[in-house]
Amino acid sequence: MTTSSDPDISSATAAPPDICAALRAAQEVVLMSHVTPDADALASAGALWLALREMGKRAHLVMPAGTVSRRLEYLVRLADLRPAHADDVRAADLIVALDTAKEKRLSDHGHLAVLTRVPVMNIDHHATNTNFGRWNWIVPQASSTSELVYLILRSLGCAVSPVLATLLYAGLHTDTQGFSLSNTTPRSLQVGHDLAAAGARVAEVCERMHRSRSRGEFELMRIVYDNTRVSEDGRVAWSHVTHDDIVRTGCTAADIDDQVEIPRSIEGITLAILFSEGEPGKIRMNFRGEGGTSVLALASEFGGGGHHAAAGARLSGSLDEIMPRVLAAAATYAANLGVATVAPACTH
Ligand SMILES: [Mn+2]
Repeated sequence: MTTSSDPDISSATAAPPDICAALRAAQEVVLMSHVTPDADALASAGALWLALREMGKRAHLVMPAGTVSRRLEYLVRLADLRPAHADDVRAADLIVALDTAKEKRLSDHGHLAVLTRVPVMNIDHHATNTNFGRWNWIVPQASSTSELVYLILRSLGCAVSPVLATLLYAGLHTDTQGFSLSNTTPRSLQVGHDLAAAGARVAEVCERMHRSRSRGEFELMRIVYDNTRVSEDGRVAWSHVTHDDIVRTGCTAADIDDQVEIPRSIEGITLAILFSEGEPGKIRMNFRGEGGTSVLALASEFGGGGHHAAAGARLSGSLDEIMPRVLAAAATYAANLGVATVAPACTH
């Protein structure tokens, strides 16, 4: 197992040689990302799938039907991403896992069962990645896995077509919330520039991400606003949506994505949490940290993980039971971070 940990990786402009060599040597590659793929997961896997095929390799994209949210379907159409069946992948000699912190989070849908002896390459930017691959390129300072895939394509000398550029730009744009989060670095901006110069459809990505909500998604946002509460000390803001809310608005669990940005947008908070009951009795928590607050330790108290500023966890149970428990832990966690420096804007 190799693990690349170049201290200067945040400004690196190339992928590690062992990663490039293994990709060059592979003949038939299976690409996977995490369950309920977001734009970065879909784009990084899709872009590498396109590039490897362009290099003359057989490549298979694991993208189970029904797992892509409505808002991301345009990427599937744009790049003509086609999912592989488990039967197609038996001859693969390499699995590449993208944007996935833990092996059990892989959206494998039975594919791994037929690939037990195939080595895994693990490319990711989650701080909690468990280094489950034979090759591991984990860069928590990277804005997105798409940023890393861009560096790979450049190192391999792949041409970046406008379609490839659009995919990667969508991953970059989404994981940086439109270049507005603390992971917006000189390198992520540089990669964004390079992708735009390569023909990425920047305006379309922005429109799809920010101005293409269905009426149902909009109604769900209204519920998130309505249910937003702020702790008395102003440090923690949270909201929730029930399974009934999701169904009633015509949405699905796949549509729960960035709604945590609603409680997060309140001035002075250090922690934001969205509780969503995507399936009855299954509660997902999205945690966000503001002002340099890491939410990783809080998420890991509940078996979750992710990034310092954005993490998640899942628990079985009811909202009535789970919310007070998690909020109590969040209050303690926030109190231990120190005194809030900005007065709360409002208290519910
Ligand atoms: Mn990502």
